[in-house]
Amino acid sequence: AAPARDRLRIAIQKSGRLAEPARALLSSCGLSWRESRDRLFCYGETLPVDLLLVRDDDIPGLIADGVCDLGIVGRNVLLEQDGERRGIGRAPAFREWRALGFGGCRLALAVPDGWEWRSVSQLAGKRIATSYPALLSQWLATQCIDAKVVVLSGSVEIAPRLGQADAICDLVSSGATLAANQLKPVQTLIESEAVLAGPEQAFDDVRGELADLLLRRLDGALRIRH
Ligand code: PRT
Ligand code: ZN
Repeated sequence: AAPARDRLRIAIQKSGRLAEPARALLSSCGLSWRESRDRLFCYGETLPVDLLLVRDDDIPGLIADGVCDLGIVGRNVLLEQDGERRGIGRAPAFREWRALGFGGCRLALAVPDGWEWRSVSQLAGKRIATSYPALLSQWLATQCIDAKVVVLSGSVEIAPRLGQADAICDLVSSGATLAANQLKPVQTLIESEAVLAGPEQAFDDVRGELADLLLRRLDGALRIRH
């Protein structure tokens, strides 16, 4: 068994959309930190709760490997990586503990403006570009649609204009990016927001009490906000 740990380590995004709101939420729970010189680690001062500042994509894996205890990440990233693990027969290693009410967006299918959209069956035989292959493939399977998933790590919205794909599956918030690329959303796959992610199982050492304390404060802070 892993050695018992007496501090809680939370992974958050180093920079990006969720970085500031995640820190603000944790601050509102009464946490404060002293930053390391490289700005990758923040040592908890008011409570033994430390932060690790990382890329959002690394957060589920850090929890799965036990490097971090909790993380703040988009549900879209958590579900995609969970789907990826399932796809290769691995056991679930993390789950959503709380929805946090910021970073809202949806994972949606979008097609060129010129398409006359009637039903999802129109996607049969088409190429769909996405950075979320596990979630898209799962959804296509539930719809019994055979389409080709084209995996791109970024700039998904220009794929149709470049002739790489016929449609896309990407995150949408205001819809301005789709419109600027002559695309229109036709189907939502997942409603997403930032979530507190943690392991499948509760902690069996002092981290359990710290996590309970943090969750109580978090629930209080979330109630005040909404
Ligand atoms: O560097 P790192 O890997 O940590 O950051 P990142 O660039 O991968 O992530 P980041 O900061 O862009 O997003 C972090 C999380 O914010 C995502 O995983 C989502 O959970 C959430 N989020 C909320 C969004 C959006 N809204 C969003 N609009 N993530 C991305 N977008 C992009 C979208 O991909 C598209 O390109 O914004 C564009 C669409 O925006 P609209 O407003 O034009 O529709
Ligand atoms: Zn990322």
